Amino acid sequence: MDNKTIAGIFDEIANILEIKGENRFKILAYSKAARIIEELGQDLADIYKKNPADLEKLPGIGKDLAQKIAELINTGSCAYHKQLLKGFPMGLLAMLKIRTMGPKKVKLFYNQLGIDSLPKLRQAAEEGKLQNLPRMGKKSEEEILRALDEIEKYSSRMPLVEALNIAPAIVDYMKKCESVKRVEYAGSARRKKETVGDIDILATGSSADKIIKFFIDYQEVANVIAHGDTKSSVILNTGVQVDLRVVPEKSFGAAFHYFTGSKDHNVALRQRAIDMGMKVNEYGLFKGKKQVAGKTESELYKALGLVYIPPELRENHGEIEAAEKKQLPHLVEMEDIKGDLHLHTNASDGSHPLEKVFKAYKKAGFKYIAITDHSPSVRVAGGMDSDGFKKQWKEIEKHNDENFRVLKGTECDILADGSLDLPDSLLKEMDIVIASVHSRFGMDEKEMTERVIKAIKNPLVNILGHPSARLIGQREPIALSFKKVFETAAKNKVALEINSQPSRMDLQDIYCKTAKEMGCVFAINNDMHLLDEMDNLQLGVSIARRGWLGKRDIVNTWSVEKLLEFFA
Ligand code: DGT
Ligand code: CA
Ligand code: CA
Ligand code: ZN
Repeated sequence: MDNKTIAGIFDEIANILEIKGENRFKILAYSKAARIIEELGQDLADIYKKNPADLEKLPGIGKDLAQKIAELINTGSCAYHKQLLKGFPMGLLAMLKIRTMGPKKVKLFYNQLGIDSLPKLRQAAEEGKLQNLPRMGKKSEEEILRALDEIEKYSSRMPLVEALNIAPAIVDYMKKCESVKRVEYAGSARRKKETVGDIDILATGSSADKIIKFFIDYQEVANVIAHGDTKSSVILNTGVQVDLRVVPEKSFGAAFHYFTGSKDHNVALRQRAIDMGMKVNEYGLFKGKKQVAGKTESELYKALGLVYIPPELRENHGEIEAAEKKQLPHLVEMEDIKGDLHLHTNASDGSHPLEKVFKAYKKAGFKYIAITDHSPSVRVAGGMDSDGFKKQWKEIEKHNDENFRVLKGTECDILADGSLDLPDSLLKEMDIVIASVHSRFGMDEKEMTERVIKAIKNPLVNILGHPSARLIGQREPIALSFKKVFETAAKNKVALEINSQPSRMDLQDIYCKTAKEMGCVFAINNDMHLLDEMDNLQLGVSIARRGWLGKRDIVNTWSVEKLLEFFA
């Protein structure tokens, strides 16, 4: 168990104790311990393994807490925590997750108004009942409503990463059905939208009956909500809805196209067909009663005078016009990525030593990586000072060889005034400097834009890390004038990062096309902390594709020589 999880459990204990109105010193002991553990540069599990008695020597950790840490490390849970959770309303825990709300407010609302769930909280806020409570006001009530909106916006849709786990697994399962000839997933998952509402599966084969029966027998199905002759809808154990449609083989391409969407793309294409004296629907493209296309998507597009449009572009954002003029970009592909320029090791908040990261990337066929641990002010993430980096460089040099370059880098914090968190003399020695915002997220647009632009103008900066700093479902994007940021980045040869972490997906797809038109280049980075996360890079590639980006727009598809020359 890692420090972050242990700190999270101690925090939860402190919160529950506070809501229950327990002894103040006990509450403080847990919350203080949580802060100390979060900022500890060392793994508790390592300390414990070396010598269990050393846990007690840590500041703020007494005998009792040391025992609970040992219990968590050994068993993965803690009896005291479990006992506290028993009978504690789950709705209060959900309320604790709301940005702007801590245990004091949860307790206040619970005691004064009996609020113990998110729906009750919303109702009270909408009726204006919260604003008159002590230490509340109209503004804090509005903030709570906004936070509730955010939670609901994201919880009804799953993140792309989840859809890309679920959909291919169902397709693989359906391929085992003897009656199935072809099966694919369509909908927003195929278009790689950053969030996905439900999963749409399309199949063709000898018996619709048998195919549907096989589908509802899938082990993950919790509920069958519709069961017809050619379609069925189910809810999986995770709460995700999956729609299956069985279509005739001669219509597969038309159906695949129709159910891939987007709806706006379909509507525009239908109009185009009408203008050409034809009709298009999920069964095919028709002239009068005669089907002229529909077995494949390509033949459908061709018959409408268009080159094939990749699913990621089908949003009616100009792709049909571009396809008509044969001016669609050749979109970047996973195979084009030669290196990864944003990686953390256990020198800061990554989980693995440099050597392990280096070996994994080399084995996966990459040509180069940049090691980019945090700078000192990001203390919770184990940020390093100059000495730490210089020590790391010695190890980096050891691994460098002709076929695989390990670049010296950092993800350097952009401080509140736009200056960087490491001395120029050190940054000058680095191959790759990413500059990112990790604090003071609430600045207004003018101040925040100036802060970020100052960092971009610094000649030592190469990449602007996760430009909007949003965390999906947890933190809204910072207030930035993207136009000014893109303009300055293009002028100063600073690449915009497309960060592949599922909770970030930042720069967002909707900004890529504009930024490219303004002359920007991009770096599709993993921002990996755990080797398990290596595959996330495909999420970054999806964002780039949805943003109309080609290979040449992405600096880490270039050779390491070209890359270093560009940034020089
Ligand atoms: P989602 O599930 O909300 O993330 O988004 P989609 O795009 O997967 O939408 P969904 O599941 O409602 O429907 C799948 C596709 O079916 C959609 O992308 C386009 C097509 N479709 C659905 N309803 C209509 C419609 O009323 N008109 C047209 N032209 N196409 C539709
Ligand atoms: Ca869908
Ligand atoms: Ca659907
Ligand atoms: Zn970062």
